[in-house]
Amino acid sequence: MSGVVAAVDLGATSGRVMLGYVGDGELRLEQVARFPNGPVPGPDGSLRWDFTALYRHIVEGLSEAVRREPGIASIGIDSWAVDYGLVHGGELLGEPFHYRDERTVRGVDAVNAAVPFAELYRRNGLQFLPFNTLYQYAVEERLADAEVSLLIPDLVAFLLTGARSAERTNASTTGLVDVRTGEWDLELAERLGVPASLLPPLVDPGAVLGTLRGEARERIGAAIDVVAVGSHDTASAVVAVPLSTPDAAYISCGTWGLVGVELDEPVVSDEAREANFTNEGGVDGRVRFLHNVTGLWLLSEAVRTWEAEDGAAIDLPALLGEAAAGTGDVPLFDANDARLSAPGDMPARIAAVIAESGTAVPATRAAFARSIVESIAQAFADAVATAGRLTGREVDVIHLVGGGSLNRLLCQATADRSGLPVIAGPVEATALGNVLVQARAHGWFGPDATLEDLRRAVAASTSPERYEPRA
Ligand code: LRH
Repeated sequence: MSGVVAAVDLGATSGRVMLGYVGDGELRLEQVARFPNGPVPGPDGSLRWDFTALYRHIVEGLSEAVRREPGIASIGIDSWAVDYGLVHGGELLGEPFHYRDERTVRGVDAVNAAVPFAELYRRNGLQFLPFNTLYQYAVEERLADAEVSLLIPDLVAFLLTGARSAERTNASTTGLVDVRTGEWDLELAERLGVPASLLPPLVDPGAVLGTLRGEARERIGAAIDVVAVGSHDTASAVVAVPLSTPDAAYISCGTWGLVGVELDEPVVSDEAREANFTNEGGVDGRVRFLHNVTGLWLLSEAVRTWEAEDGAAIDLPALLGEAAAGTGDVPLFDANDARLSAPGDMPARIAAVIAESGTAVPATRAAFARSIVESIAQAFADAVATAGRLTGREVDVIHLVGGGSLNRLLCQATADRSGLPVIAGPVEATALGNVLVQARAHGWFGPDATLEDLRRAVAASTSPERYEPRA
């Protein structure tokens, strides 16, 4: 069976609406709309998302999708994790905070004082990231004004259909889902002062959430169902990793590099906690056992700074080509250094981190870019090795998907530094995973299709590139 669905895929730097054509051996994406995204200053000097603009772009994109393909069977929505909107009386209480807003520092102190981290990890299985939703809730001033809190994709689905739900893979990044049962940990929520009423019913990927209603339906021009997908972008990306061996590791690389393996059961050992590995919820109850590495954020922020200096756009492929042609050592720094996480002058901050180690700071932008990429690759290689050690797997290949798979320097450096082959692609893993979970819900892969069946479809329809490690 075959058909077409629409995927709304929101990343930290851009959002897209795609059409996904599935069936009869076909799996193909067509981009319908692309729009910018990024942190914007809030009224109080905080860092927010311009959700109003995002939602407008989504509705416009969907209406264009319907114009091109009136027979769209459903819509699926995924985005970055952890961030939420508070809703009262059907209205959004202000633009959502950006996870890079510094208020989370206070949230961490408050949560640590209430629940020791070792206990938290046993309960939610999440790596410590200062922006996990529970830390944001700890400093959220409007919690008491809200009827419900909805994560970004759930918020979009709510505005489109009126459904109030929490898709499970993304809900797992709040820190309030029990890693063993996959249900809200209401006792933990209570201890942290989060009212249970704010946490809507959990739903699994594949569930029909509702049908376009009211103004959204009028503007989009059809009464289409919204179907839950792995609404955490990383969960959708992992669906579309064409895992080629049982011991393969994956890296989903965009703004972040999410590095790990897929498991059937969580690992919440002391070693996993000390290594800061996370057990996020995957589609079909799988576990995404991974580590967040600061990914291409470092490069895109550096480029943003250089562009502001020049008052002109930078040709990134040309810069990376120049970087790849460079010979000689470049300094390595810790890509995960917390000082590199806020927006701002990235080259200066990286230079300060490098200088601390007594090494010479790269003299040219090309050398700087190579230093950044090699440092990310080293962090990737280290995380793959740690994932193998913590799970007792002999990782034999790394699948690198997402925007980073187009960065040849990064793919080769990851192969070299890990000593493992890197299979790069598909670049559109997130949108593909979104489309595949919808297609499966429609029965287009047969009655009992597994993730492995979906991954076979990805392998058959994309041509990843292989990078062998060099001595
Ligand atoms: C990647 C991602 C990642 C989260 C971060 C907030 O887009 O969803 O998995 O940790 O954004």
